[in-house]
Amino acid sequence: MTRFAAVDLGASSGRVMVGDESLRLTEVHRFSNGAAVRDGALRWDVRRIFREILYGLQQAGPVDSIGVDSWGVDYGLLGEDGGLLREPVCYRDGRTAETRALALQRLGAAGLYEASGLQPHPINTVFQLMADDLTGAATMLLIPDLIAYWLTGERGAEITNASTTGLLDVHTRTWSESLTSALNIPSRILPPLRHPGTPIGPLNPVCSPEPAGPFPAWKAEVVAVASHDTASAVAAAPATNESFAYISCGTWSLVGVELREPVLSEASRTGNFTNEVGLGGTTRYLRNVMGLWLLQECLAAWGSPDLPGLLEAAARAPRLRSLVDAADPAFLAPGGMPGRIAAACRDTGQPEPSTPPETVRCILESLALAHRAAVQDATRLSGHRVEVVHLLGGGARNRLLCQLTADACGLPVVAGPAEATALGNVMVQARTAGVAGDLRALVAATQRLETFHAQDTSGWAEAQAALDDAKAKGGKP
Ligand code: LFR
Repeated sequence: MTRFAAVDLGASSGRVMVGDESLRLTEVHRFSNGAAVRDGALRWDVRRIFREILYGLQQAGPVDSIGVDSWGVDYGLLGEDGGLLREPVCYRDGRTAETRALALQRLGAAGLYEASGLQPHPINTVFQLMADDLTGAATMLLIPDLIAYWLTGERGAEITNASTTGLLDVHTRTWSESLTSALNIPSRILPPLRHPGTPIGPLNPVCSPEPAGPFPAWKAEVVAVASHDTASAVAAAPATNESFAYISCGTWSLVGVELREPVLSEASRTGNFTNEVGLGGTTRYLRNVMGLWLLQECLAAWGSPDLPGLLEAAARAPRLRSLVDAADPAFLAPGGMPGRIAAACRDTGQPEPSTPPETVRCILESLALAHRAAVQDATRLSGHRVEVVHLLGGGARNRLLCQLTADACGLPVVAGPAEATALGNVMVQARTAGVAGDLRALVAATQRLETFHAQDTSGWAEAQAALDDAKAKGGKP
């Protein structure tokens, strides 16, 4: 039996899983993750993450290969000596407000979209690099590439994640010289691109920031997977044909369709759709929706109350009473989320949720509404047919959210796998090890899935129209 280790890093937790050719997955280590303010910025403790990964690999024991995926856009800078210059800054840090405006001014919103295919989201790497001090920087490595470098000593940029930077040419899928030169980003810091399924190198502690002790003593190849977590999750959608939309639902909800070609129309740009690279060279045509971040932040503010009880109470709370725009970057920054949600309701002339269950109801319905809008817009803007929605990732465990999403979309929602990202990671390793056949069909056959049929579809269109109207009149989200 071949054993694969999937290192899967999320913004709120990371895990090391072991999988095999039949896509049986076992979690061997899970750890919490989160950004914290240090040295004047919101940062990731990436060395601690690396220590947790090494511990997880110890727990895994000898494996044949290792793949690493994580959230997109964030990076570490290596100095000339190969050491990390500073702790990576988190995309939720507010440092990009001015640089984003500057890039839009230099290239125009249409020019930027035509070149990169991305919505000009404040989180994009390009705006972060423009805000960064690049003095002494030799190489920019995205988070999974940084981990792979520490595991092997090899530098590169895996393409699905490179496509979240805003520096990849959407047509040629190579680093864009015109973007780097127009935005004064030294192209020498961008490492060579690599594709999922490419061997990166054998385990080698030569560049590890940790002492040799915790480093695996066994031999294994580190393989490039679809290292953007969303690309791995979409790869593991248990789709039986092409007519599906996906919601990769965790800290974010990434909602869209899988296409053969990017969509770069003006309507697509103003509709805030992004064209990222998927496994097998597909286009992940999607919109970023805030996702369970809204809930996670409220739970933190309430001192981590009993979630199942809260969800039960939310299920009984009044329907479609107050809704916010869950795709609005106004919710990006951490802190004070219950108050910010209440304020957004007030600013749009709706009752303020006044208890935690009411706030949870507001969040989940707002997410369902944003899922609906993104599925409908993706369908309209791409012409792609959608018969079913695959809700992938941790959000698949939230049955109320799944049902509300089915109701709002008026479509069946197939929920699961909850561990889609790690599965997608294992799938690429299995393929690289020679496993043939339709791996999506294997996911459908082997993983626990639940279908939610649309039940109460009334009121959602009106709710969307009312929210659009209130926002147009100047109300905040
Ligand atoms: C999901 C995700 C999204 C990306 C956001 C920031 O975890 O990777 O796809 O837009 O995080 O990196």
